Amino acid sequence: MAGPSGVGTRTFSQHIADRQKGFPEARGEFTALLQEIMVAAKVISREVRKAGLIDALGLTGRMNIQGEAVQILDEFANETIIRNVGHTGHLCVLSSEENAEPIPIPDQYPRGGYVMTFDPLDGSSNIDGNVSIGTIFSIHRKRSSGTDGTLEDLLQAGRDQVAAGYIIYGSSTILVYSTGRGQGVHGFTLDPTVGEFLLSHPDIRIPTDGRIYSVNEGNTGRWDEKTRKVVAGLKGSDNPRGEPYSTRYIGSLVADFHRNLLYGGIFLYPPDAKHPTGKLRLLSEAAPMSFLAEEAGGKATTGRERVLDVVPKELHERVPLIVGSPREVEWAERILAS
Ligand code: P6P
Repeated sequence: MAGPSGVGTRTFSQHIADRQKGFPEARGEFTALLQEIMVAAKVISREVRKAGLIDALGLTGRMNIQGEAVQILDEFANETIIRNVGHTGHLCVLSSEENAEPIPIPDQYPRGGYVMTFDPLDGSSNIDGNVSIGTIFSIHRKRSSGTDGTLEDLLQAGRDQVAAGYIIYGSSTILVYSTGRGQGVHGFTLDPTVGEFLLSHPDIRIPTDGRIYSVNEGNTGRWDEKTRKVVAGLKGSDNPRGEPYSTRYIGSLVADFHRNLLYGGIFLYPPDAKHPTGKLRLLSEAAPMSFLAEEAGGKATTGRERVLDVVPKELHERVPLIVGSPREVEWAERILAS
């Protein structure tokens, strides 16, 4: 039985096709690109769900650009996205959290007018523990002349994204995306019996006030004094609620972000002695999540400035990320920027 606004029956494909109608000049390239991301998500979801049965858990024995051990599923997800999304003529260059350099489009494939940065399987160190993980994507328009994408096309501020989203492989597989400009944030749950992402979370709005805080408190000894003051405040009564917040931390950004997006709250990955500019990657983690948070009525800051205003200088640049309900993020930012 269809719920309001097609909940439970409206497919992702129908949703983005309808969205395109609002842009008469659209030639369908952007819609087709989102479609291809959806197909890649279905393929990755299938492998993630049966990983334990096909010996796809575990490590490849290699390290990625981040100095992190590459999981077998990391590599599968990375290759799936590069092939399914990169070789279909809508992108002119890609950048993956797994790859040191930009990924050019092979000569035999057409180029398009968009660039995409992605994290193929964020939180993948949690795979073997069956903890929710996710794919994150961020799309900009090509800016440089010529047909091939360049580093300049990839190093764009988050405020110029034309779309961003994630797929969370959790108790169910949910695709959450936004094209910004007041179009809203929308969630689609994969119904494996029909093989479609069906609208499940129309027009997500993050609660203005939260009750949850998410941070790795194992880093407390590495934080500066202002960060310790913010987290101590959240654990006590010197905070916007006047009473302690609940702590929820999974250690998988997509899972922590998704929960706080729906329930409200504040997620923090602040700088620490081990990560002086923060741990999370600007282009493939912080900027897309901040784009979604702001489009859903939330806030996202580095502690000093709006994440979406940061102009990247390097592909794998890291930033601090404080993101979530506006009341909590604004409170934290006042302390961190003081
Ligand atoms: P820590 C996963 O490796 C990740 O990049 C994010 O998904 C997650 O939020 C963060 O790192 C967790 O880092 O240091 O708390 O384990």
